[in-house]
Amino acid sequence: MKVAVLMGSPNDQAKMAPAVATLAEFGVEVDERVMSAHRSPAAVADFAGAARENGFAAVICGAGMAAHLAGAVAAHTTLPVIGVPLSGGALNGVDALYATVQMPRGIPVATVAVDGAMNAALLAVQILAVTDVDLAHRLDERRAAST
Ligand code: RP5
Repeated sequence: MKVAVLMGSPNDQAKMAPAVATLAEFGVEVDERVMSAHRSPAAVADFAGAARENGFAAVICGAGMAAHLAGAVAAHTTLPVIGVPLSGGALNGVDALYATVQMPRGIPVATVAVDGAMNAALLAVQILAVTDVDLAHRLDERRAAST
């Protein structure tokens, strides 16, 4: 199983890098792509609609400002979607937080903190670890080492 790390702009890459690095730390295959709910909506719909059959277990979506990427992905898949609101712009992430977290009933997005890319990856690993005892053990070890 692999995890997608999507972002709305190439300019989001540095803020999403901790997600990619954390997934790599656990040996989880990552597919990192730039696509935008507003600039390339058809690509988002195509990717999300085929994500389950293409072997993805979860989709992490980082976007700033009017951050609709996670919601747009969630509209097209029942895979777990984890939203990362990104800082920047005049409102510095408050806009992205609200846009990402305030999803309508029936279409959930698990939203982490502003710029919380590492936690997004850890949550994705925790989802995979429900059926992967090795990943669960490594999560326990990492948690123990961090406290
Ligand atoms: C969002 O708008 C992107 O996720 C990015 O955080 C923000 C600004 O995008 P750029 O204008 O820098 O490409 O769609």
